[in-house]
Amino acid sequence: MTSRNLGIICGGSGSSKFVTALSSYLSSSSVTPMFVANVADNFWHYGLYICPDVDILMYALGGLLDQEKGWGIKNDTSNFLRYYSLFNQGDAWFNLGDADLALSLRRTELINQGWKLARITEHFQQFFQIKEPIIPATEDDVQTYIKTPNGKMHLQEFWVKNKGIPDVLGIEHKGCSRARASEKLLSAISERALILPANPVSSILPTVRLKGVNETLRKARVVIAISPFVGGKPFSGPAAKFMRALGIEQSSFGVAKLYSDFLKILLVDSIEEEEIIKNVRDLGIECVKTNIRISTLKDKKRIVREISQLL
Ligand code: FO1
Repeated sequence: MTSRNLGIICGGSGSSKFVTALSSYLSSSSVTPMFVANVADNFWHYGLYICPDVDILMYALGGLLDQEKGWGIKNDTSNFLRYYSLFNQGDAWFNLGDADLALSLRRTELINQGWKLARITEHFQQFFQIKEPIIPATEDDVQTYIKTPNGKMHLQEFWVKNKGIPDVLGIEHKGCSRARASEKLLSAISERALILPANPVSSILPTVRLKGVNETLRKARVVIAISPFVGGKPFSGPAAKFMRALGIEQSSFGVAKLYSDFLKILLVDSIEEEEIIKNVRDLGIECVKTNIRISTLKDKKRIVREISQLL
């Protein structure tokens, strides 16, 4: 029997609107959505194991996400940060709200008791009564490091502490070549996969480069990606800077090239130029023009309907 699963490969803030739209409007009779979380921006900080993209995904599905910031829990307080900063000469650069802190602390306790990240994530998913599975891409240690003229730094240090300002000389997904993809991830994407708008270099590559993922995607019946670019501008984050550092065109065409091993259909914005569409099609990838700047309920329902028709 063939599966009716749809493996949805997610990043962080840029993916969150699509996550809530898919969870609300994808008819369960057509496919079963399974959300795959990037783990390469996880890091240890304040003595805690923090998983930003796993949590953004979980808070979006649980209806708790601070939509304005695109991360963290809405209406969260910041007492911990205020006091920590007093005790540490003002250095509390990663804005972990109090509720977010409590979750990270509990996760760290469970890790110290020997629980794996997938089990911990399932535990929180049940707590927040989220019906869709959230699958951390791997249990192995994969971390994105940014090479700058001042040395190598973790993605969070580059993006949050240094505000994405340093020049980028290269990007390394430490541990990625040896890491094994989660079996649940491979099963989720085996027939149908959807790659949400996210930083292609720091949020999607660490998942699709895991052992077995590329090959599974190539064999899948359909692999759709929604471009994270509208014209020459990414939805959010340092996507353009990272692509430039890798020598990849900073556009929807660059994204198509990066995913060209396995991508069958790319959804690009309606303002995208004809030359971009032609270049994508010349790669053998179908290119569908639509409005990917979803903000209203109507936009969200429409994009989910369009995706469903392509599956
Ligand atoms: N992003 C920021 O730009 N500044 C922050 O202080 C920050 C805190 C934060 C706390 C919890 C969390 O789950 C995410 C948080 N993010 C913050 C987002 C995160 O750093 C990145 O946007 C993602 O890792 C990129 O995918």
